[in-house]
Amino acid sequence: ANGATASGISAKIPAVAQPLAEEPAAIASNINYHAQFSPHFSPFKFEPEQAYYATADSVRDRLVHQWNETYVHFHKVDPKQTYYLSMEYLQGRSLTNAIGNLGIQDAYGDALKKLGHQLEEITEQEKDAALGNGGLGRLASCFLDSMATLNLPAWGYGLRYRYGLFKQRITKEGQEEIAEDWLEKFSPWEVVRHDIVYPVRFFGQVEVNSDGSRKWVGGEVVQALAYDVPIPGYKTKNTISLRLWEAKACAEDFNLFQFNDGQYEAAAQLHSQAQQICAVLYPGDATENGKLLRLKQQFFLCSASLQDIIFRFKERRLGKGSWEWSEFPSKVAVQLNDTHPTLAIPELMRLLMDNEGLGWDEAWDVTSRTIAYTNHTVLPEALEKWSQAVMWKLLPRHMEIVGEIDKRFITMIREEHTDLESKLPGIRILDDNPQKPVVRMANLCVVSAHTVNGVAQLHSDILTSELFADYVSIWPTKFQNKTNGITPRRWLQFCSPELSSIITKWLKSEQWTTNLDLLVGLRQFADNPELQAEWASAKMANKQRLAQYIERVTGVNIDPNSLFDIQVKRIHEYKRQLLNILGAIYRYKKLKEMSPEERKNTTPRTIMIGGKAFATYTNAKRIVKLVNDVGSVVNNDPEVNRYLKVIFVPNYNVSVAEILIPGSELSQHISTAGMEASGTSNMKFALNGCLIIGTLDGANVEIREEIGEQNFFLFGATADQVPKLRKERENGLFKPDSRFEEAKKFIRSGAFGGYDYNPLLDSLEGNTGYGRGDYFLVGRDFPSYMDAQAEVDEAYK
Ligand code: GPQ
Repeated sequence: ANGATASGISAKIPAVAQPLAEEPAAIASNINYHAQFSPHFSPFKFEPEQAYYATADSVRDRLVHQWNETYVHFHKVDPKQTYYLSMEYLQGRSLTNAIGNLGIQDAYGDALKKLGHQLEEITEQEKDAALGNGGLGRLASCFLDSMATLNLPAWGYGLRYRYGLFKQRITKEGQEEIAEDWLEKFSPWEVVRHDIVYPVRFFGQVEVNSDGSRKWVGGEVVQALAYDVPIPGYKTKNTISLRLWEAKACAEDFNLFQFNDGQYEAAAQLHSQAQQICAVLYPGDATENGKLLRLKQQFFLCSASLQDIIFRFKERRLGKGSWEWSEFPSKVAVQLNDTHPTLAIPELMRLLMDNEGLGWDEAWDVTSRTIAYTNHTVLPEALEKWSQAVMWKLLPRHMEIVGEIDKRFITMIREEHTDLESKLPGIRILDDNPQKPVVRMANLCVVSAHTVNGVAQLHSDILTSELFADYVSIWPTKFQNKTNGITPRRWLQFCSPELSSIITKWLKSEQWTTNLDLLVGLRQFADNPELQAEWASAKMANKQRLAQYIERVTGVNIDPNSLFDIQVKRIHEYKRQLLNILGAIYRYKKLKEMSPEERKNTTPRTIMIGGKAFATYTNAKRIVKLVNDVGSVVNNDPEVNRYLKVIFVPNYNVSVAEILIPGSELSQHISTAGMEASGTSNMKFALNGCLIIGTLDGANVEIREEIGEQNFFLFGATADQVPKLRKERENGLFKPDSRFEEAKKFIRSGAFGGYDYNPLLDSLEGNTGYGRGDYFLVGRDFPSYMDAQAEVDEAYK
């Protein structure tokens, strides 16, 4: 595809003479132009929806200009380029972010007013691009924003899923999943590149040539077509690309003969197979078919992206005459976002050996100096393992290569690290267990990558002391920590303009938006009553906006004078939403038992919980149902509902987070210690002046050091205590707190309706034969959690 040219590209793209106008009148006329001449809708209609698309088209013009210049610039400078490979990006909306980064929100607001619209209303027309599941996907999107802002030469690569993360609807039965059609009309933020197409093969066999070289042939070939999304940096021209691949069949794959013969489905079979690849994010992997499709997606991303990276490397080298493959790692960095794109390792080896003619040693040297791997979890069930049989079928050449990497690793251990020989069954790449032979993707990454990182200090420590401990003595310098981060533009400046302008006013500078260390400058004013009043009024405005939103989506009226307490994240037993709701249930029961006078002395609270449960994760769905059932009872109980409300926030996503987080006063980050690799919403809440109740887990540890112990309500077991506590629990040595027993009993009594919560509650019991022995230590941490909550109530007063 795309035959590289020696001339380079800068000569071919004429520079745009004039940057676009910034006066509202000129912008309004540009929006008007798009409304009339970008043929998305019939003419003469200019409702908020049409206004949104016309505004987005107009903003995109500006981005395209900077975007092309960025490409030309880096083509000339030829720096080392970073490529982020990720199966997930949770981009959310783009309009507010784009005009904010371009610094033209006021001009666009005024322009829209001239056209009879409000910017806020227009931005709400946009659907979230939710091509990810949770923290890992949002991290990828924050990194793109950050890299663009830091003027780095970076690209993101991902897949253009037709349907992103499902929409969550709450019914009487609990969570219902609905396909989210983010491309229902179209996305104004993507540009299809009809000239960027690469073939990607599946199945087939390996041919051995007379010279001993090998080639992967046969099978089925689909085309990867590039869709580019511009990622503007903040207050810089740098606009980088998120390249999303779509799978397409070729015209020849459509069998006209069969079609004319009336065999319509058979005729289009290859087309529909190609379409399946990018149809949905994370197809359920319960069935063998689902598994194969997920592996196809992963390989599709890796193969298309690496072909593109190699093409760009060659294109830039050709401009300089020729290239040495040994230079590749000084021009290309490939970062794997978890093990999902691990196949980039054998695919780069294959491309270098079979297409470019390198020998094993040279290809291995280039590959291992190019690839780095980020680990995002230590949960055993989340560490990817692929069946060797499935891999042999789908990717026969890659399995040969993986087998060779494994063989050489074993030889190296036997020759150079005899002390680790007994550990080989656990640390080698292939697990040849005859019951179920698998490839361990994390092991492949650790063996092949030059650098491996965890996502918070505690998590990185656990990697080197436990999960990857045996590798540390082989490669002592390979392991690093890179604590996660968030973009302060989306997560403070744009989602809370009120608080942002107060910060800017007191710091007398806007520099904090790119350098958060400067926020310490506020400390000297901490006791200033004027700042305190301004701060409180910004928080109140954000709480009122949040209250309006909650009323709109749930019908429940919440009191902005109550403490707003929020836990939003994917629903998972290790994140312990169950601990939160059990605490709320206990609080409700105590309120019921109080006299009206006693109730008046309590701190009124609104507890909000939001998040999606994986469609087949039964206990997670039961937790969603429980929160909703508790809300129905508590919120309708006239005796206590002035002092307590329990809200399940439906369909939590990036845009909902942008409303919730600025209005928060307490947020809950209460995972079983050692299980949350980092967490990233903890950072967003803290940045918005929200206090945290939490365990010593993930990035909580570092946040607590930064914000001070007095701003962190700490409770619970520490990571190093967890294994012993689980043992004790197994051996029947755990004595539950009476408050914990009371809360569970209250649910079992039917206080929250007729749904059978026994299976969920049984998971919290000891090893009685049916429970899971409270693996997540909810019972163990419940008393210290309730004590910390009592401290919160006092502090709020
Ligand atoms: N994370 Cl392995 C995900 O969101 N999805 C995944 O598949 C894996 C991890 C999260 C992790 O649970 C959080 O603790 C991190 O903050 C986040 O990745 C980003 O590193």
